[in-house]
Amino acid sequence: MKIGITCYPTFGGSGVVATELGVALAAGGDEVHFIAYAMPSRLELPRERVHFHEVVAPSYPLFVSPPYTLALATKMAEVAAHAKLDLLHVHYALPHAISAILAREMGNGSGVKLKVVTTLHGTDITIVGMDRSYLPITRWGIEKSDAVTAVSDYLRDVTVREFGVRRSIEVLPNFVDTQQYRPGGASAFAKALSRDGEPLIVHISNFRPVKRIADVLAIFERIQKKTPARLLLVGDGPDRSLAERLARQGGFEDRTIFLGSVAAIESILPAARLLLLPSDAESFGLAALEAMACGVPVIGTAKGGLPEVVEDGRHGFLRPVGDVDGMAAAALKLLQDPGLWDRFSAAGRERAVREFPTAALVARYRALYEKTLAG
Ligand code: GMT
Repeated sequence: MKIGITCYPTFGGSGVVATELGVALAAGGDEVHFIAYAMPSRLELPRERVHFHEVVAPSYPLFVSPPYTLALATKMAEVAAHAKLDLLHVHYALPHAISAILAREMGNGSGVKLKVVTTLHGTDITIVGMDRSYLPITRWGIEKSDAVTAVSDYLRDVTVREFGVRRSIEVLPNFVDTQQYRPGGASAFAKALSRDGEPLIVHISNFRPVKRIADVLAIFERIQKKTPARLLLVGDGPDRSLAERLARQGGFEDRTIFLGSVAAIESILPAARLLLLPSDAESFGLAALEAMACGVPVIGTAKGGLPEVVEDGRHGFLRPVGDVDGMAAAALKLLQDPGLWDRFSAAGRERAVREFPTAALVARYRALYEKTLAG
């Protein structure tokens, strides 16, 4: 099969899922063409049967901003015609689904048959899509795609409820390579971050308001008052300077390490004792799954799709959004009880291996492609 994949090439979870799916499909014999404005952050080339096509959106004085949606549609149609693509699989609805539908229509005019599969990841529905400026076109993109998937039951339900779409949306959860993400896989660099053997508490995100970075800092402030620990912040984004300010104001700046954006998360996570994910609502929470695969319990919020990944009281603890006291108390419970931590660590790893292995989910995506191509 010949598949075009479009995603945001940044460090976000949707780009990670798209990249790992494409790489796995190519390893299984499919030909994969990534089409994006930059090389996806986790894509390492050269690689057999994997191609990358850069989209450049030229500017012109009359344009408010370079029309990326149109440049992307043009590149998709061009690659589809030359590489004889069977389908385009786009990750994140806006603007990717719209560009793909345009490319499909352009191809139809010249005899190129192309199907469009759209995967909804989260904020494309819960924040961007629900903005009244974008809601009708997001709904249109969902309705006009040949197949639509969502990464959790929660996200599918929100989409059906808020957008009033009646078409089928298949839930295909995120996945993790449990050979790559495993306990004991920490690099010497990551191990050295935990000076004097103090437990490392990790947060990984794009530092956007939905991640509630102030809560991460508030939880850690409470933890370090009771037990020595270090906070490791991985990623970057608009709220990073807020985090730096809060660490300074709280007087625990010397216990906080900002790593910035890191591609090899699997070399960092296994050195952690806990992952903090107190987001407003994660549609899935890929970082939580990656932590579980590494045997790291998760402290997060009982909202969105996170409870579909982390079972409260088994792989970590989930508390209401904003309950920083409850999350700090739950973290301390795990930090102070090694037996409990061991049980949570083993159960999280076991669930990641059993429920979310790459091979099984990639096979489900491929089966969906075949069904879609069969009409
Ligand atoms: O978390 C983000 O804001 C980034 C976003 C993305 O585009 O990568 O993440 C979303 O997709 C991930 C992969 O499916 C999910 O694991 C994240 O939960 C989801 N983020 C939100 O719903 C906030």
